[in-house]
Amino acid sequence: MSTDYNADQIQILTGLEGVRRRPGMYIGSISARGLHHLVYEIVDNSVDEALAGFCREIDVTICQDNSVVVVDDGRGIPVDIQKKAGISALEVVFTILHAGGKFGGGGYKVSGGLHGVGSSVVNALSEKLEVEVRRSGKIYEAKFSRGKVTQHVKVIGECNPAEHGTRVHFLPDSTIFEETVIDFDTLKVRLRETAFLTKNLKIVLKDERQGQEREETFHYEGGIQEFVTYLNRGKTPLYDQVIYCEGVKDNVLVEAAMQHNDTYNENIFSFVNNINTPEGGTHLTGFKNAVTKTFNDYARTNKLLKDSEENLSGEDIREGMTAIISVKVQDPQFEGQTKQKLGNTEVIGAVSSVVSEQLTYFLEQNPTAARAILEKSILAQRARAAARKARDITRRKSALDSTALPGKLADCSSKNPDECEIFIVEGDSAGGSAKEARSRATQAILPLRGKILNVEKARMDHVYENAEIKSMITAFGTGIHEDFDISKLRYNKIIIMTDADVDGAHIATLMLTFIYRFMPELIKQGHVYLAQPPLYKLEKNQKIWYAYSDEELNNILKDVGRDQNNKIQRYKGLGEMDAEQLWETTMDPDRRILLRVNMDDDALSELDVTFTTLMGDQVEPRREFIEQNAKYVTNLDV
Ligand code: TTJ
Repeated sequence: MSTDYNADQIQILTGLEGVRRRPGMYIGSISARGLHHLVYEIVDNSVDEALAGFCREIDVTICQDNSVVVVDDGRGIPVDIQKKAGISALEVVFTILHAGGKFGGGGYKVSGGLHGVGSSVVNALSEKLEVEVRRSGKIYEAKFSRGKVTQHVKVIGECNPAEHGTRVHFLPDSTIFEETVIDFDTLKVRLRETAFLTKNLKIVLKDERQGQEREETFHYEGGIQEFVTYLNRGKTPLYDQVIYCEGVKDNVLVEAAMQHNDTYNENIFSFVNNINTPEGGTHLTGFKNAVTKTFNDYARTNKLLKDSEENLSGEDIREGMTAIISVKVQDPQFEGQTKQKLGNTEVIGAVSSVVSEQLTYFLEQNPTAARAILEKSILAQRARAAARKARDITRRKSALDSTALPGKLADCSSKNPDECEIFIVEGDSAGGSAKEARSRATQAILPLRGKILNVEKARMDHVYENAEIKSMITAFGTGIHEDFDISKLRYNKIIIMTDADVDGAHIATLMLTFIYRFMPELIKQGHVYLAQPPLYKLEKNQKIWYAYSDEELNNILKDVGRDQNNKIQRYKGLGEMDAEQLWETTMDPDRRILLRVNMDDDALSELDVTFTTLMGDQVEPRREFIEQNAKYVTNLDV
């Protein structure tokens, strides 16, 4: 790896005007998501310095005015005049689009993901940005506003020659962003992930805003091994160790960590140069190949599989597996529509050779763990065969029989999915009101009885036998898992409608968990919604108001006056509303509130844990989740 990194290496491409004109092109959006991306863009530069071996700590501070300070103890951005541009390298970094070592090769760069666009973009989108560099006994400073230099680099003091580092303080431009409040928890999830992926790097996140002062430190000596332990928290591991493989092959640095738990789900997260790759790619392929082959080899050698028996499938072996696969690649090629899939072919062999060798060694050294995994895999193989049989029957039925739709479904008359929606309703009685209330042409109703099966805790074959789940699968039309086909979706909106209480939230989450595990694409593509029935009805002088929160009720009461003419009803469930009320408040597309369910790519591992925590046995995290449920959905006026 070349560490001879100087001003000349920083290449110049183009100017910043366009960034301010079309910010979405560079940071994805100008919503909260884009706002937080600014922070990651800056922090990633320091992480690059850590990966190069020169930075041990990064401090990120949210200030009173929602500006952010990022400080590292790296070598410091070079300040010398760059020949090509005739200005200081530091100014090049912050004022010229696509500057920064990223395109120059040499070292593994964090940046380069979907929106890995660099510090000049952050500068263009900041009302003010100030940089301080400590190098060779001097303190340098430069200032910018909306991409333009307001103070050229100058020496503002001296420091101990042993000191070195970079400090960037920026205030996102409030004339550009729709949201300017930085969310501590959002940064926390991402920075924790970064710390897990960069062994030994210490990241400190501070909030200095009045009334919400706090500080958290992320520092993991175990790296991705600790990441796996973290992801498996609240679950029961099948064995104590976290299996860890590490090595360099063909210039690819490979790290993999895994541990099985007693659930039936596979949770594998893959990263290239610390960038999350939700669509996987060659590193994931190499990992899966190695795992499948190594376990089958071990099973044969140790007579856990008979000669007459079929090989275990990859899916069987990965049942209940939590894993992180992280590679560092010199020149990563990202493919696919969203450029989130690693394409470098040499990575398949590199990963599979490192993983095969070290996993084989682990299994030989730890026969108890090996046996536990293989016993689970063999059970999975049997369950999968039973499930396949059940599914084939369902499939045949629906292929032959056009009336295979579930009996309880009151379908809409339109066959154009774009205008159709389906309400999944808790309970037969609410289902009855909903059927009466609906707009028959475009709204279908599927009532479900009581609590649906918790798919987190059920084995595949039982899932297929569950009537409520079968109804949903047939009604949606898309099929599941490998059979999933979004073009067969029969409704553009899938709306979960449950009571506005804790039980209702629990049922909604069971349904979301099912959709997340069996047809995640429906959530990713934004087809899944939560209906929002009102909490209160206020009647006064023959007029009616509905309130969806305590705050809203208070506001209405402030307007109409608090007196004895107020008749306030607190709805305990959908069943307390008649058909007309249900229509007005919850179903009418012109008046209702819908929440769209999100899957945030920036926090994939966290989302998964959230569902799992909720569905597991622990009651406290569940309550907490339900209370914070609003975080995972966005307000949408439809
Ligand atoms: C470049 O080559 C010589 C020594 O240091 C290398 C460098 O640029 N290091 C570096 C950059 N450390 N930290 C940064 C950095 C930190 C922040 C917060 C923001 C930016 C844009 C860069």
